[in-house]
Amino acid sequence: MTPASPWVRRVTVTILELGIRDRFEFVQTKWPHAWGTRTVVPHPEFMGDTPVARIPALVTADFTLADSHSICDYLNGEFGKFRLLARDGAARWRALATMSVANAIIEAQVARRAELLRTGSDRSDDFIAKMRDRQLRCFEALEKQVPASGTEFDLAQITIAVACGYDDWRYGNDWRGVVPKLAGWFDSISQRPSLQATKPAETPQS
Ligand SMILES: N[C@@H](CCC(=O)N[C@@H](CS)C(=O)NCC(=O)O)C(=O)O
Repeated sequence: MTPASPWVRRVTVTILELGIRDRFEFVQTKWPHAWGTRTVVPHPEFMGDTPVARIPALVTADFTLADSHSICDYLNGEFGKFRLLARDGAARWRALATMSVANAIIEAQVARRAELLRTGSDRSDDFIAKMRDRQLRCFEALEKQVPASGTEFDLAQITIAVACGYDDWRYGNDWRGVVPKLAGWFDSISQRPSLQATKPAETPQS
């Protein structure tokens, strides 16, 4: 894990919301900014656990889950009695639909960050602009379905909150001007202990 990764944050917030923090050992990743364009080895043992070499990854005695989607699914089913994401039916499909948009924001945020870390003339401003456009377009879609206050803070809401938090941290408040209702919702849920405990911060470089 690292506090800089929104994908990791999805998982750590899920763990904290389920109250199962003491069941896991967290291993802090250290890596250079070169991760954007080069293969970095976060932890020698880790490469033996997953060929993907990305975080988050959850290593259990029986298997390794190598992305936030499968990890959150596992945690929700195995430890959460499907409280954060319905096992099946319309509620599940609605949540997946929302998450597919929120996850696209996070993908664009991370891809844009990797491109911004390039220092040479091969950096593409077009690509950076394309990712920013996708972020704002998807935020606008979420503005039309801001969670009602008092509803369950589920995996879809966790994912939206992580996307909002990352944009605030990395890219300033552009998004807030575009989606004021969503920004208000994010501010209102930001005091949750799970979000307070997982605020974004830079990855240690060595
Ligand atoms: N779809 C994956 C994405 C994971 C991912 O992109 N993690 C980034 C950190 S935010 C990473 O480990 N990047 C290192 C690399 O690409 O070498 C997930 O949901 O976990």
